[in-house]
Amino acid sequence: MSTSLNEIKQGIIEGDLAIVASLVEQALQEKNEPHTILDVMTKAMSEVGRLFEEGEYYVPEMLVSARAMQNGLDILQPALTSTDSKAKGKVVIGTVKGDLHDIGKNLVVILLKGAGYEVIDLGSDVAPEAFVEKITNGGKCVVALSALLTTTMINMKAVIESITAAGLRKDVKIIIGGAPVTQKFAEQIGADGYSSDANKAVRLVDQLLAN
Ligand code: B1M
Repeated sequence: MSTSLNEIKQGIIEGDLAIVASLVEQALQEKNEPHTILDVMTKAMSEVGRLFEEGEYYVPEMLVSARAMQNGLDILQPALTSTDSKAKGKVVIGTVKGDLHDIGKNLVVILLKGAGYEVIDLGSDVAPEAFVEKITNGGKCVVALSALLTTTMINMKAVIESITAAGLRKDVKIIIGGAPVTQKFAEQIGADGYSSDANKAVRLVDQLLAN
């Protein structure tokens, strides 16, 4: 791994807010492939998770690493997003109620925009009704739900129920993702698809809207 990539990884793990963004800029200037940089950044967050699990890190450390990661993502975003694409359809996305984890969801947003989708990002801790409000019938629309906690993944079901109760289920495809979520869970709650990472989420949206 090149020096700057290694430093990015360390910068995120150590939550060095000042340095990560400039290192990402440097890595881009050194012609590192944007997805390679992203991969290193994602691995750094997994390492932060491991340190938290082992009791070495607490919530404040996780939070500062997350901020460092987001600072780096802000710099990386233009390199991951092509500018000449036309809107291929609409995706309404958010992290479900009770869940504040938004980095994975933000990655999905960046890559979807890069692939030419109009993305309505509702943020994190999003109530089911907020998703329902943004669905437009008649067009190509996907609702994408993210959850990182075993305690909040069940709120994905609540979103699907609200969409169904509003009579809009036939107008949308619903996809889910996030570390605790599985294909089996997607089937159990009646989602149309599951994806384990942000790149696959884009391919899944492509497939669902093509059918
Ligand atoms: Co928290 N947290 N956290 N956390 N946090 C986890 C998720 C945890 C696994 C850590 C651990 O114990 N090892 C654990 C969950 C355990 C569980 O439920 N099984 C945990 C916990 C327990 C908690 C708190 C409860 C801690 C506490 O307060 N005691 C608390 C809950 C707060 C809340 O949400 N109500 C909490 C808080 C936080 C912070 C706020 C400090 C911070 C989040 C800041 C933010 O997001 N703005 C944080 C962080 C940073 C993490 C870890 C370390 C990193 C998450 C991350 O950003 N990963 C995480 C440990 C880990 O993941 N190993 C952890 C990088 C990101 C790129 O990956 O989000 O998985 P990820 O996204 C992936 C895929 O999952 C997928 O694509 C991405 C990759 O391409 N994906 C989708 C995600 N969404 C998708 C949607 C799709 C498709 C794919 O389509 C719709």
